Amino acid sequence: MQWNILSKVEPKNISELIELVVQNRGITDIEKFLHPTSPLDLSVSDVGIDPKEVKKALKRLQQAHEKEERIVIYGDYDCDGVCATTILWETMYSLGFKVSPFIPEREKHGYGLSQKGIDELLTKGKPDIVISVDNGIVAHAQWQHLRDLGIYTILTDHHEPDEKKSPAEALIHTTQLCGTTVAWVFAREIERMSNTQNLKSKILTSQMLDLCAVGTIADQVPLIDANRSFATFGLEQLNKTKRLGLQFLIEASGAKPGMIDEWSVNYGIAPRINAMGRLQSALDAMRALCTRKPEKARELIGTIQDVNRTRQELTEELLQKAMSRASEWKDEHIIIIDDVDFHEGVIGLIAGKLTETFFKPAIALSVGKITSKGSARSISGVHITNMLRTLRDELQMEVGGHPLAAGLKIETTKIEIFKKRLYAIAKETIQLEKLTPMIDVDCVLPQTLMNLETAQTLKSLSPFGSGNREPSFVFENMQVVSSKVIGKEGKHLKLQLAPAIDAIAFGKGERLPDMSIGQSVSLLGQLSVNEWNGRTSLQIMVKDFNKA
Ligand SMILES: [Mn+2]
Repeated sequence: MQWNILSKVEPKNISELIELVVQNRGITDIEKFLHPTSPLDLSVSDVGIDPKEVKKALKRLQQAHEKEERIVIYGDYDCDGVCATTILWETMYSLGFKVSPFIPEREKHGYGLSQKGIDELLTKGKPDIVISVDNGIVAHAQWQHLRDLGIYTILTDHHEPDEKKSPAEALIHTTQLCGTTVAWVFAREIERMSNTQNLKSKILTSQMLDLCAVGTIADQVPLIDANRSFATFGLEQLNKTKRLGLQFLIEASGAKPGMIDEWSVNYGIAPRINAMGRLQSALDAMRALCTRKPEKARELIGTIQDVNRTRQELTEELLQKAMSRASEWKDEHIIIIDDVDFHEGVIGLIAGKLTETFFKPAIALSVGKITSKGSARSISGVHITNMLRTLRDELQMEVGGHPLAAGLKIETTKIEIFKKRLYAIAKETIQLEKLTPMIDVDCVLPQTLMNLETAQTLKSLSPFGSGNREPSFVFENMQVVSSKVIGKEGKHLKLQLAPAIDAIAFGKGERLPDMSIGQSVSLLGQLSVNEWNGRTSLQIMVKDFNKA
């Protein structure tokens, strides 16, 4: 592991440290970073959405409201998509629109605005308007088809556009947000339009920031600028959420109201909502978020818990299978693994784990009889969606996604040539040094700043995640006072260091011999506040270490 120390200056005091950490994230306006703007005060153009397109859509919706026209919101089955559908549907329904949600099923309809999905929603009668959330930016043929049927089309999405302009009539698109918050901004504008007419309550969308936090954090968008606003204000609201489904989900994931942070969303709430879309019905997850009946919410959360457990077991089993094939990509610059046993609901999790373990972009393919579906995860500096698009026409694939994650569909007979071509492209375009595991470190932390106050002050920079990683430091010349292994099979290392600091190194138990008493070491880690038996103390979360 290479340590990439971003700042060579040693901060003298805590404010210099905060300044340095924020600058390391490429942020110049420190005050704004520490005190983000409320999402309620972000304008449509602030977040990169074209106000003219919103105006066009609102005008059409006003007419739809008067004429009681039928509207379908076409969502997506991942956590971001479910939260987006919930926000737009609930807002419009409460404002008296004749609106219903449609969330495609992964296996039955496939991802995004698909012909199969459109066919299904038409079975319930032709709507007058279709609004997409969290999808649609590359579904050109499908939008054209809807228009040909005489349906008015409103697209809201945040995925990467391709070279063609969408035929949808109103394009509410930006890549600066997640799907949930694009939907929220649009919902807020619909609410504002409706309120100027009949001055109803003005609290609908302002009470939905909790869902915005869940969507933003779950979709791994960079937590800076507007996304930081949504995550910060949203987490605050999530901690005292009035939404029954979220209350029960929080309880089911073992988190506590008042203590909900980005980790609770990433490891507690989001995986449970995602599990439904992966293996069962995302619409039930949406129902759980919308219901006002405690019994109904309990029942749905019970289902979610069961499905989540199944998802965990399945992922574990398939991951082991994937890992056993590691020799296949030893010499390649990208990992491609295909298997008939890979359930398409968990290929994203498999690709993510492979990328994390081997520091290479990874694609996991669920092989079907005629067509196969793939999920890709990448590392910074390798735009995986663009890379896949170079093969799209030649291999007649469907490709969609972001710089770091993509989905694809390919004919099964073309997988072999796909692998061959992509291995070659990766060898040409991905430089090996980008693939060596390197960890960014903010600076060397002087001993005067190794205290609880520093750890607590650094928390004001949270929520952490993509684009705003948790601050990490080098701790030089620390003396080992005591060391031992803890946990199941001695997996982790617990250390006491001089001067008087506890440290823990998860997954580093086998390196106990490098930590003999009296040994001087350099550590790379993060400062954390350890709460135990009502006492708070400082603890270093060790990510890596070298003998000094
Ligand atoms: Mn999304």
